[in-house]
Amino acid sequence: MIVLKLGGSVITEKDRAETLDGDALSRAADAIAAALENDRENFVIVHGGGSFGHHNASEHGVSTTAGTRDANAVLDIHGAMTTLNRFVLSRLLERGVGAVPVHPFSTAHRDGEGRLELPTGQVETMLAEGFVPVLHGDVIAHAGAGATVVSGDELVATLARDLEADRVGLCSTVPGVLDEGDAVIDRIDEFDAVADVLGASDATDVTGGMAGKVRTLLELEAKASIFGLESLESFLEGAAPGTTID
Ligand code: IP8
Repeated sequence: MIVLKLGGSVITEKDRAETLDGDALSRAADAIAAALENDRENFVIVHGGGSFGHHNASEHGVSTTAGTRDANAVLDIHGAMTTLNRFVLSRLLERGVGAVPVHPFSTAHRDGEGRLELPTGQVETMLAEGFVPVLHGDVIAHAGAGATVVSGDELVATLARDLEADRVGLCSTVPGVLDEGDAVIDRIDEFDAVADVLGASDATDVTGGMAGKVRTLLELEAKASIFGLESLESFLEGAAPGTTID
């Protein structure tokens, strides 16, 4: 089983509020549809927010740790994410992929320590019944803090662990994790070796950039790859393009 994340910055114009990158999304959907046609691999898809969700979250001062108890703020952030989710679902459905939504706001929460609790039974049943569940970064209830953001990366990590994914793929705007000279680092097996080159994300991003992704992926059992959209097809064909994190 593959857990695939489509980065929010890949499928949206990240610097313009609520603007889809329709060409990029179509390209990703083409690659996913082709992979499903070829070998019936099981997939869970997660997408990030990009210009949907992050702007709303920062306007309301909401992050993965700073919460809100304002229901309007919750609906504003959640609404932006479900709008983007609809676009993703439509592009997949148009290509014959049996994509169905899973909205974390309705299924997940954080406990008092901020830990993500995400029941995965419904995702497992969807997979067993031949659907392709499509989750997304969202806002979720957080014990003692109102509601906070859950990033797509956190969802990827939890799904990969709980569903014992064989492979994890993060489709990003960069061809992999880059070193000081902008060359793709082939393999990362410990954080300290790359800590210096991992900077913060440049546009509004309330959930942290590449450093957070690498840390999260290093903790996983499954082999993970970070790669650009141009390599999505090859990742889905079984190759390990970009940076392998193991
Ligand atoms: O783009 C965050 O998801 P991400 C979604 O995967 C929100 O970090 C609501 C900001």
